[in-house]
Amino acid sequence: MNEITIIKPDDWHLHFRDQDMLLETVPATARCFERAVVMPNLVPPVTTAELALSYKERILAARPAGSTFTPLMTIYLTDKTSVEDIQDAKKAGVLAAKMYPAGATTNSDSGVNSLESLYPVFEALAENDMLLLIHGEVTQKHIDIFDREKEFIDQHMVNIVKRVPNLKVVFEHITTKDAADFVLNAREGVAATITPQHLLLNRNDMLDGGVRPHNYCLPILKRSTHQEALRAVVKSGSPKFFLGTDSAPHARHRKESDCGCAGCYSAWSALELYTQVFDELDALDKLEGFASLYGADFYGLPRNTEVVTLVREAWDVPESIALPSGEPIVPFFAGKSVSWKIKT
Ligand code: OTD
Ligand code: ZN
Ligand code: ZN
Repeated sequence: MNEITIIKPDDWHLHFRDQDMLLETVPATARCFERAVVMPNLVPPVTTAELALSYKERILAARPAGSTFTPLMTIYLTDKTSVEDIQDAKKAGVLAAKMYPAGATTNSDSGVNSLESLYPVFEALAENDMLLLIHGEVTQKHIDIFDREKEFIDQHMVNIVKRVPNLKVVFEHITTKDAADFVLNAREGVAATITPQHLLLNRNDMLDGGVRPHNYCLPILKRSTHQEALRAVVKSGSPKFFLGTDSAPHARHRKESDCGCAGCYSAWSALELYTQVFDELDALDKLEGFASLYGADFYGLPRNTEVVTLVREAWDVPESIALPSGEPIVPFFAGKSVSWKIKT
């Protein structure tokens, strides 16, 4: 197959950032995604309906002329989030709440310290037909960074899913066989997003032959057996797994540093790279479900109606992109060849 046409995809997890940066990130995503679930880890975080609504306006203002791209807003849970905050968010059209264990990833310092006290909030999400999106890693410093996702499943995920049986939960950006198996065996109403980097790479791609800061993201790349498990699960076509790029830009000097930031800016190539992965897996027939159908179905939103066509044609991801601030950023897969291209 040299050409594939699918319903226009959505990105169920990404980071647009704010201000000037939106002029780069919003058009880059709107070029091929119709909707995107926007993560709330700004500084300060988007913790209320009011903040989410004003952020949404800034995103809409950064769309290219004529674009129908729609941001889907989330709020950030903290130890202080109340049931009333959830009700207000519902009224404002916010779809989901994002839970970061405090310190788990970029700008998560205001995240949750005591999960136990948040159960009334989880109940309120379920009652209001909103989703709980989880960064599923423990943050205990004595736990090995490669084991933090599995520990989170054992310490927390199992309980959350059990104790709030009607809550829809998305286990975001899963990276391990443990997480894939957990989701496969979980009750209805539990799903996961998977990033392009965790399908394409393993920890050798970050550490073998030299440290590659542009492949450093959280949750960290795992060993190849986990990568293979993620590839197997998307190849299976299970509707519990869908597209979430976790595109997360940082200026080059913030990545190439003695304490570099985590995040891969994949918006420029994500859809093409997912297509490449499904092609490698001889599973192009499963791409549309993963990219365009299962996420909308899980969120209870209508499927898109437009289509996008990809053609088998090699192109190189740019080595560097200039941000609106003038600073350079190195996109994910920079300088590498991608085998599929969006037909315009
Ligand atoms: N991971 N970087 C960021 C967020 C994600 O955990 C995530 O969702 C970021 O820069 O905001 C990253 O590596
Ligand atoms: Zn995360
Ligand atoms: Zn993210």
